[in-house]
Amino acid sequence: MLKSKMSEALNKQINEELYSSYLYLSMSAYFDNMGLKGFANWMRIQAMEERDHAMKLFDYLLSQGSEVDLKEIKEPQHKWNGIKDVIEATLEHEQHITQCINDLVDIAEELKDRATYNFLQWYIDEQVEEEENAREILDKLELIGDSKDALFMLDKDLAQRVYTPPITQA
Ligand code: OFO
Repeated sequence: MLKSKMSEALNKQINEELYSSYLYLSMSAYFDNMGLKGFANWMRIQAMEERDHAMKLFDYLLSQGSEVDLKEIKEPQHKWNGIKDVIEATLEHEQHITQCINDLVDIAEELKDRATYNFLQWYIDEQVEEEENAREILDKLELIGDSKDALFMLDKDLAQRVYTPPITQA
């Protein structure tokens, strides 16, 4: 059984992950309405992965005999000022999530909760990848500049992303 400070913090993180999923779904719809099906696909898969991140926490809490306390998910933003603005917002959001994960690790350390500390290592690695992915798209957008052809190619590229379901949940 987890200490209450730890389980409360993990429950809060479930909400952060579900909000991330909601935010990226909103971004996916925004791209779809712009006719950018590849960007929309990339964001839709991002949203699915965020739900998996929430479920991993959900299952971990249950495996520890702790309570899952689901809260209201806040409404995400619906409009942005173009493609770059969306990806910048994505990077910014991932940096926020990285901070949340680091704070969770601090709590696990403070409570000498080795199991949770170990569990969180997966999220640490995942955050490096998540930030890198957003940065990579931003760099490409920078290179593309005003070229419609290059944007079309990038959109085609992002359409290739496929969702891989997690093998284990906890
Ligand atoms: Fe995009 O991050 Fe979840 O954890």
